[in-house]
Amino acid sequence: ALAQQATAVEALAASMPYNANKSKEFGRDNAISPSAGQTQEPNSDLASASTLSETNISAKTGGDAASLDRARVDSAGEVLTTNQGVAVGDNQNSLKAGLRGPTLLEDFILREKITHFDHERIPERIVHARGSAAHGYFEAYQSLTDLTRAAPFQEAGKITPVFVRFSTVAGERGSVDTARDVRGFAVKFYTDEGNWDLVGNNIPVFFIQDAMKFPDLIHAVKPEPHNGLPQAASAHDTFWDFASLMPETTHTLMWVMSDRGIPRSYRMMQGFGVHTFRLVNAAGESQFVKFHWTPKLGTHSLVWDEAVKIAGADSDFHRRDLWDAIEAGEYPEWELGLQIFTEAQAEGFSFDVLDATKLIPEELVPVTPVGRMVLNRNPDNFFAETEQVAFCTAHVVPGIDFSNDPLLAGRIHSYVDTQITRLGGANFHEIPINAPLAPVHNNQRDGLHRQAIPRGKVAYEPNSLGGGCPFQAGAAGFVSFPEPLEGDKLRGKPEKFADHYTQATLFYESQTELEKAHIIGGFRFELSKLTVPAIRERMLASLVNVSADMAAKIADGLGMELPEAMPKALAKCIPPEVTQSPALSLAALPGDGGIRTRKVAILVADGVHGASIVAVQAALGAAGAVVSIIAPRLGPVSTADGESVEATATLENSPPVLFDALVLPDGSDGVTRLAGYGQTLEFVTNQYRHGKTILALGAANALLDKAGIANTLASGRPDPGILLAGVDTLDDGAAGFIAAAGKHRHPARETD
Ligand code: HDD
Repeated sequence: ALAQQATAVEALAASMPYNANKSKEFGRDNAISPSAGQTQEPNSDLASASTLSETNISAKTGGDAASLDRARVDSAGEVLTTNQGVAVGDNQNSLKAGLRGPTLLEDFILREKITHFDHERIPERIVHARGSAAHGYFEAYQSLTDLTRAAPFQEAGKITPVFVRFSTVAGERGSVDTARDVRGFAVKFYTDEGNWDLVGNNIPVFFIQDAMKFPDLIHAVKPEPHNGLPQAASAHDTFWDFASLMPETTHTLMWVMSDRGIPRSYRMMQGFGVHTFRLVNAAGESQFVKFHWTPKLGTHSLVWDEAVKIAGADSDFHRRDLWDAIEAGEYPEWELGLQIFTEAQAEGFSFDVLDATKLIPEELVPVTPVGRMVLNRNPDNFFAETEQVAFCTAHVVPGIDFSNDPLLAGRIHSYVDTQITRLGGANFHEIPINAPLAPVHNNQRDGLHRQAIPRGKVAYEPNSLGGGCPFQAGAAGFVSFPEPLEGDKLRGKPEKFADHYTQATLFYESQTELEKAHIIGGFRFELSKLTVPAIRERMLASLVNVSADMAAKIADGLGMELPEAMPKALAKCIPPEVTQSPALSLAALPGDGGIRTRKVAILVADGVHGASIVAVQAALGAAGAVVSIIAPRLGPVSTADGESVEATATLENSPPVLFDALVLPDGSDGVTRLAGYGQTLEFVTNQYRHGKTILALGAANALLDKAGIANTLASGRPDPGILLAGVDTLDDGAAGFIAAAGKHRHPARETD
């Protein structure tokens, strides 16, 4: 072994620097040497090679595989070294004075290893700590030069690399994915003209109107400070105390209590930029804009009972779902749509477009599709990319500008500020995942962990010693839209901000009956967890202003009388333009009805009929579903007909909530055997209760019977989500099952 190690060390010494990309970082492969005086034309080789981001250009644009190559380290075939590149002879034992003697302070290898380990953790994000991310690209459908000079929209087919991070808000870094919460939807566009971060959510409105209240909101929703309870949940006193005292939260509360708060997958939820932004074209003309991401797979959600159980069965449910889909080549895709409107239009709306608790109904301003985003590569390293990525609303590029939304104003400050603590200093933009593709040239210098090596003695402007470089770009650079302003300096809000209920009612009245029932269930659950009855009472009094009918049903579920409506801040609101907006319902985006990437469980045990299982499995595979064969134990199953079937999961390790649909096998011996396991009945009843599609092959009808489902079928109320098939109707059965599973759920059962 020692001889082998010696050879490896020799090979190491003989090779080029162990990280071949390092040389590029120092400009070595461009054969650039510093010159005296360093006066050069802008964009000369020397000027551009002096920036770290320059090396990123070739790396990130060099196609998927080459992306971020500069920073990648691959240890395959390499010898183990210290951080100083010294080959390590023994990675098992510390250096001792005698085999049973004390370990020596001199052991720099041990000390480096332990010291590095001791400092591996960085502070988690104060909000959105729990998240998952992926690389991809944005492709413009058409040129939008009449609207904006932003680089991603300059021509049809233009590709801009992106990195996208999805997240929950309240939970800590290791918390469950399926908590009821808003989901973050943050997109970093590496545009030709610098990084643009669109830091949005899966809900188009926000809890508060002014950044002044953000620390209060977050302190209220985070675990209560005296006992650290509860984790990743809003169902506790302090959140509802704050919410009930702040009626401006009502509209967003409606969205979070709806099924939007428990998405089935990050791949199946919308994204919104929330605020009104500006688009600015090359002539300096500006229009307002709201950004919408629409998932190609449609919008789908969990049911609450399922979300709770998934939290135990697979707390990484959404992270795994995103990862697995991308690994399988099932790249999630969203369409970007814009709501574009003028200042004059905005003036006429019944609500204020600077108020983040309001949305613009699509009936007033339609959503125009302008491009698509595809996520096609998982990160190489969770910490280096997903954890260290720093999204900042301040990161805009020429052609995108802010509105005067007071919530956005606070965000423009907060994100940059928080990265300085989280990522350890002002140079977080140099971390590979954050570095722009566009070259960086400025006189910002030094600071902790500086990576770039700026050349020359000039770090100020104006200068003559550096030829005046880097020089300001003038109209070619970022120019803030010259919005005319007037008014006194004061603290306050415009009057329309005080209408806290009209759009909450609009949202409620735009939902299907089922969605309304789920909203009521959401409020009932959350408020039932409060320990202070007065908070429950006050919240209900506020909800009466949204819908007396809804509030009465919530009150009923809590065993309470319906209180008087809370007095409104604005007694007489401007009548809304629309009282219903179908696009606000999840039913508006059912997807294509296919079952690609949907997870289907086939239950088996010794004695099942194998051929029918193989046939159904093949049909499901052809439709793109992910099939698990679940048995009491792993491994081969002895089938009644000798067909070979292999169990890939067990009743113990794969509970029903992890699957979108269920197939029960034929073969009476196998069915009898399965029926002997308590989990089988749980599987069937859970799948049934959660509205999943179930296909029972031949003898499996006995399992439906045992679960009480056959009775329901016989009751004359046919259930489109329960299918029966025999050996001779297998093809039709599988086709019917696929079509029914494509509907996602059969919620009529919820009233059983
Ligand atoms: Fe925020 C993170 C979205 C209001 C302050 N926010 C953060 C992330 C998302 C959002 C998606 C996670 C980014 C990532 O994946 O790294 N936040 C929103 C939306 C808001 C919003 C859509 C309202 C429209 N946020 C908001 C306000 C403030 C902040 C009003 C402060 C005044 N948000 C932060 C932060 C975070 C953050 C403290 C924590 C970690 C980070 O920034 O990078 O700065």
